[in-house]
Amino acid sequence: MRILLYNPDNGVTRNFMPHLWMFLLQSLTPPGHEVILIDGNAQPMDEAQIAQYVRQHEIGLVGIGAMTRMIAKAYRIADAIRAVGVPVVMGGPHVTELADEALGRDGGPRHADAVALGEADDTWPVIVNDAARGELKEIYAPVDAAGKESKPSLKAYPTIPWDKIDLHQFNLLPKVVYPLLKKVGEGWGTFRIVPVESGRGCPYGCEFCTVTGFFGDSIRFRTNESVVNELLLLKARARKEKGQIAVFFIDDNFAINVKRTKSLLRDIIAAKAQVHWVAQISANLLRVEELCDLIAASGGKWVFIGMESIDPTNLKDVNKGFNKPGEYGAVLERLAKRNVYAITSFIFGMDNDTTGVAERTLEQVRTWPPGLPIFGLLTPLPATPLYKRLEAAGRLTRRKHWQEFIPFAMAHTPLKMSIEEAHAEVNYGWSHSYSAEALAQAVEALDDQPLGYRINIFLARLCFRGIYFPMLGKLAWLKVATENRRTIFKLIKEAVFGRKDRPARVAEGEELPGSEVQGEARA
Ligand code: B12
Ligand code: SF4
Repeated sequence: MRILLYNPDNGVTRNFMPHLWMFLLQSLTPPGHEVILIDGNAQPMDEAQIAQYVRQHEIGLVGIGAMTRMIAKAYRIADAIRAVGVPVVMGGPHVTELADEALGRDGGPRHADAVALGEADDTWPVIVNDAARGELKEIYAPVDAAGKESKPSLKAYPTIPWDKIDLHQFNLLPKVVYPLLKKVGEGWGTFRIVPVESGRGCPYGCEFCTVTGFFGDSIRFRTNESVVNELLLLKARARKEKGQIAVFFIDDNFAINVKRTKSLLRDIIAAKAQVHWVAQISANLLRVEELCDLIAASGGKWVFIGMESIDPTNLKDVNKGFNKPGEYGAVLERLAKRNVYAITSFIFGMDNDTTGVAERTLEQVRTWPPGLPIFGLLTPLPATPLYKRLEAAGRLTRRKHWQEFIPFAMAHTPLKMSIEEAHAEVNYGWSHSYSAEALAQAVEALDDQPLGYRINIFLARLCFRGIYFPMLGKLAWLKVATENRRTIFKLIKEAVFGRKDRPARVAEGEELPGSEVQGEARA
């Protein structure tokens, strides 16, 4: 049977990296079947195109996975595929929570023939075999022999053949920046960010988050050896194609067990499996100096920190009181001292937020080392404690907001400001963090660092700008490049002619970011 795994585009940014579930399920497919992957972010298709594709390629089963924000698109695609007679199975966090919606049991139209609830590592082979026999069931739940919910242990994790997978659509480098990057060092023909998981689960149970409910509060880890081998495979690929590969450890809280994370990072270092990586780690776990040392030594470059708010009352309200805003600055300094920077994520529209929250937050952000601040709105995702609380209080303004996804739009009324005011706060946060002046300041703040670091933060800021300000297409990029021409010119000038007034902190021969990977590539 020929199987198509399809991930709908998110309609906003076109994601910067592929989704792991597709590669994982591909690796877990029983032998004898061909699996094709299409990520709508990289290969956009409308309903008619996908229906035609499925017919032309004689696909026997389509699997679709989607987050809540993409579910409306996913349903439309599923409808088009089912209309040409091909069965669709859906999985992922949204349909796990609202299986009845996907199966048309809630009074609405039916979109899927079958739904895979929760983690599908063990159920996927069963689904494929049932589909091949024409005996697809409606619901597949991960249960053990006694009918009790079971979670994959991750100890026997499949090998994802990263060395062979076609990743050409995920090269993040626009051709226009090649000359600039060549000056930084060899080996910049491609740049990809690849998702790798080292464990699953987070017990913290923040009110707005689906993770504790979905993965359970039981934390499971892969073996160090299996993670290290995956990194070595990726590193070999980068070397082969004279490019760069960075890894996004998609674990929800990469250092949830600090002892284990330190042991993994030590093993990565010992095996010389360092690649540049980014991971999500909550601020409280970054108090440990030794962990920060190991992060830097093992290739960690960016840490995503869910700061959410600088107001302890807000944090307590959403069950995230373990975040201590008073220590955010120190945590970021601790990382920056090791040349590790942070993606700092904030949520506006919380119950204790009042107008001016964006500027109050930015006042703090400006005192921290430069990073990538991002701003979102408190969103009641289905089945979260937040959704239940707001529903019970009659505060939801769009009960099924996912049926008509609008980016950066609230679905409930905050307590101390209006919905419009909350939207304006998010706009303020993005506008003031990603203007040409703000980008120039971020580059300036790393003035005592090698050029590579400044190019790195500039390009990262440009890309992150696209999360809020649509930058799809050459014209949009050209406009942004024009706005930022002074900074671009300054960086190019330094790349071409060098810099005479380099501050003392930059020692002769200091390593540029990427040099570990490049060094290996040349070896
Ligand atoms: C990596 C990640 C991202 C990446 C992008 C996704 C990517 N390219 O990988 C980035 C950082 C960009 C991102 C952004 C966002 N994310 Co995110 N992200 C994740 C994260 C941490 C890991 C995803 C992952 O790969 N998991 C590991 C795989 C193996 O698990 P999985 O995807 O669930 O797949 C398993 C099952 O669900 C199932 N399955 C999944 N799909 C399918 C399909 C079929 C056919 C079958 C049979 C089974 C199946 O089988 C898999 C194996 O067991 C998850 C949390 C998490 N731990 O999953 C959040 C998560 C998916 N993100 C979430 C959210 C809310 C967001 C944002 C909206 C946040 C924001 N406010 O901006 C943005 C929106 C992104 C966008 N523009 O689309 C929510 C989604 C909840 C929901 N109900 O939709 C999650 C669950 C985290 C949370 N806080 O609750 N995210
Ligand atoms: S710490 Fe992060 S992953 Fe864990 S429950 Fe809170 S928001 Fe979700």
